[in-house]
Amino acid sequence: MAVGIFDSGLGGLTVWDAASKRLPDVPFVYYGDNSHTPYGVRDPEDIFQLTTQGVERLWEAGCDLVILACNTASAAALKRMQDGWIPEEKRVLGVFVPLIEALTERQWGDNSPPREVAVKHVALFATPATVSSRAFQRELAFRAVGVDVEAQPCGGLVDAIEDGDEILAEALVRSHVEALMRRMPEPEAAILGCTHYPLMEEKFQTALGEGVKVYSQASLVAESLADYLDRHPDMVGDGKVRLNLTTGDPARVSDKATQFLRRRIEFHAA
Ligand code: DGN
Repeated sequence: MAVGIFDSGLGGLTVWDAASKRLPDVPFVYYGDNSHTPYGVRDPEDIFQLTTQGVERLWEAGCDLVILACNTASAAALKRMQDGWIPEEKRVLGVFVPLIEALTERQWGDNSPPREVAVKHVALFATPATVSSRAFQRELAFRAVGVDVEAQPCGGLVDAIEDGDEILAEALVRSHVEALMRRMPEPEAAILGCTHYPLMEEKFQTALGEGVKVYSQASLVAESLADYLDRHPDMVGDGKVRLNLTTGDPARVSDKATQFLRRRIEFHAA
């Protein structure tokens, strides 16, 4: 058994990379729906259909545990999948909760009522679909009260990152941060709510200023997965299958992934 990592494209590779380094003995199977990326501009029904297809393919590849390493898919599809679509012996986890636990300094499984936390003004940067779903705010409300969240839909940023257009990506980060700071001049923390954005973490930090704590998903999700597997060792076996699957053109996606993570990565047809 391996752990499945699903993303609409390449963004989930930031999570895959951090998780593979944190858990070197755990086999991972990655699934990138590159022929349908970006999800950020699709409607929720469409995202649900595409996400469930990808998760089923990962189950078929022997992954009983799948991480939706895509905030857009987590926001649009996870709740609906967890409400009866997922068979009992399988697990599908999203990427919001580790961020929220870090932000609110709560441990996994702490189901006590929402309470006051240290941060009061939080900036959220995500795709337009994630922002309009308000899924992050909904999850946060289960754990904390009195936190003001200002969300900025970062149109264009995923495409600029996937295209390797650093100049455009940096300009977009600056303009999205400026737009948000006109509405919330002094955020104490910033959440990068898209798995592509860890690659832009330094640029966000520079644009926001040193006083703002930036929460980035890759390392937080990897840590939370390590913790989950400690508690559920039965969810991963000693399988040796490590595989990267794509719905796009494998040669092209391998080249883009290699450019994205700056090391050679091979993809195969899903
Ligand atoms: N990386 C995805 C996310 O975390 O939302 C966004 C990719 C996309 O399809 N827009």
